[in-house]
Parts: sequence; C-alpha cells; structure tokens
Amino acid sequence: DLSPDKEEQHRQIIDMDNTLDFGARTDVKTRTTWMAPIIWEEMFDPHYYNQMHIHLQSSVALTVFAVGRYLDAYIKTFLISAEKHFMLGLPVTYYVFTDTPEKVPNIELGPLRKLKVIMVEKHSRWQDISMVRMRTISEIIESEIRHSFRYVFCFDVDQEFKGRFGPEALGESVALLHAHYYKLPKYRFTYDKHPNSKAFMETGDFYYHAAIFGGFWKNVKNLTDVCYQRIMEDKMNNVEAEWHDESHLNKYFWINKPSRLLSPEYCWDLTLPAYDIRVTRLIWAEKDYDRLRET
Ligand code: 2GW
Ligand code: MN
Repeated sequence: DLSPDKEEQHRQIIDMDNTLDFGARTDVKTRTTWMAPIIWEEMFDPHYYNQMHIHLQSSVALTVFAVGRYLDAYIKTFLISAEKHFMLGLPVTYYVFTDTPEKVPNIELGPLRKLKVIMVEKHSRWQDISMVRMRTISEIIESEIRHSFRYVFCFDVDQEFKGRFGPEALGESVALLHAHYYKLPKYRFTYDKHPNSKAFMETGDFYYHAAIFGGFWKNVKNLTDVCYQRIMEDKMNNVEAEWHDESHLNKYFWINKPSRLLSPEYCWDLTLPAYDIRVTRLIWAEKDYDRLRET
C-alpha cells in the first residue's frame, strides 16, 4: 500500500491543481457545478502533468477485457497504440482478461511497462461479459492492484489510442463524457427507466460512457463493488438495466460525483461531426456486429 503520507501529499497536490486554465476554452463546458474540471485540449500544460506525476511516483493499472472474438478483433491494436500514447513516462501494467490466454499476442513493451494475462470464463450472454467485468475488476484490485498502484483505469477493448492520453486524466474518481450525448439535452440521456431496476434514475448530471472509468484504486474498488451488487440485485428481481453496466455506472456517478471528467476527446467516435474536438486521443474502433456477435 502507499504510505498515508504519500497519499496525503498526493491529495494536496492534486487539489492544488490550479494550473488548469478553465477560460482557455470558451466553446465548451470546462467545469461541473460541483467544480470538477472537465479536461479539454488547451486547458492544461502537458509537460507540467508529466513532471508532477513522475515526481509523485504515480503508477497506473489498466484493465481491459478481450473475451471470445474480441481478442482477435481488437487487443493488438489496443495495446500497440496504448504503448505509443497512454501515460508515457509512468509505470503502467496492463491486466488483460481473456478466455484464451494463449492467443494474446506478444507485444513489445516500453520500460516500466508490464502485461499480465488473466483467464476468465466466457459468459454466454454478451450482456454478462460486460456486467461481470465489475466483479472481476474488484477482485484484481483487492488481490493485486492495491499493493502496487495508485490509480486504476478500466477500458473497453474496441478502441485505439491516437494521441496523448496522459496523466492530466488522472484523478481521485474519473468519468468520461459520452461522445454521443455531451451536446444533447438531459431528456435525451438514456438512463435506465425500469422503475424496479437499481439503476433507475429520472435525471442526472451528464451521460457517462462506461468505455473508460478510473481513479484511486480505492474509489474504483468501491465503484465496481457497488455496481456489481446492484447488477445482482436486478438479476434477483428479474430486471436488466437498459444499458447494463453503463446504466449502473451512471447511477453511481450521480450519487458519488466524479472529481474529474474527461471530454469526449478521450473516447471519440469518428462518425460524428467534430466541431469542438481539437485532438482525438482515443477513437472507437469499427464494429462488425454480424461477425462479432454471432454465436
Ligand atoms: C459485447 C457485446 C456483444 C457481443 C460481445 C461483446 C463482448 C464484449 C465480447 O464478446 N467480448 C468482450 O471482451 N467484450 C468486452 O466488453 C470488451 O472489452 C468490450 O469492449 C466490452 C463492452 O462491449 P462492447 O464494447 O461491445 O459494447 P459497447 O461498445 O456498446 O459498450 C458500451 O456499453 C456496454 C454495455 O452494454 C458497456 O457498458 C461498455 O463499457 C460501454 O462502452
Ligand atoms: Mn465498446
């Protein structure tokens, strides 16, 4: 575990994070009502964040699931591109969860970077592949990550890094604005609408995308525990939230406000018009649903 002193020092420096220039972008929202920053290009000095997190000895565990056909389809591009853009300069360990460990390609990793492959079962319902991730992430945080890493970031695999995804994205509790919803009025957000689902909500702050979430390991552990518990309660009550784990994630962040938000630069869909997107740091990979989802 990190010593309390280090943790405290880190918290102070993060809170003093007054280098962000909230006025640098007038075309987009750069702060939430609870004063959490929303990170956009031109608001921050990349060099400052690199130096600060090296100084603080920040370390990052990245979890990603590649089960069934998703391994062949996506993992190689995901990992190779992460090596070029994700948290360069910091110690990073990739935790790859798959049902076919022997098929994980051998990727050349930079210094301070490691890859661990962990076997998981392939759930027959795809909704379960994505929902059970919550439990698996909680377990690996408890058994390993908490002893060696300050931060955990959890990613969908069907995406590719294209630009800097650096330590400016690190925070106590980090959520991502969904590319399809950040400009839409709240009534269009697809929160869960089953009154007896634990994910049910009538209004919220933003629509968050479950393709990326992260933060201090303790916060991510709590998030995954709470979401998994609510997913299981739903199962007992024979109800499934509209967008599965993503609905539960949205409910969680409605109650537990994230301390830092990532703009859709951090997970962009290239099929959208990009008026306010000046950099694409990560993009959605193309989906061939017929090929990927047939069973
Ligand atoms: C998922 C859907 C249909 C068929 C297969 C799968 C599948 C997902 C799979 O066969 N193998 C697998 O490893 N996955 C993992 O689950 C993989 O990491 C993938 O990125 C993640 C979520 O599935 P994905 O990317 O196909 O769903 P999206 O892009 O529509 O994701 C959003 O909604 C999901 C819930 O329905 C999750 O909340 C996800 O985090 C969201 O981005
Ligand atoms: Mn996805």
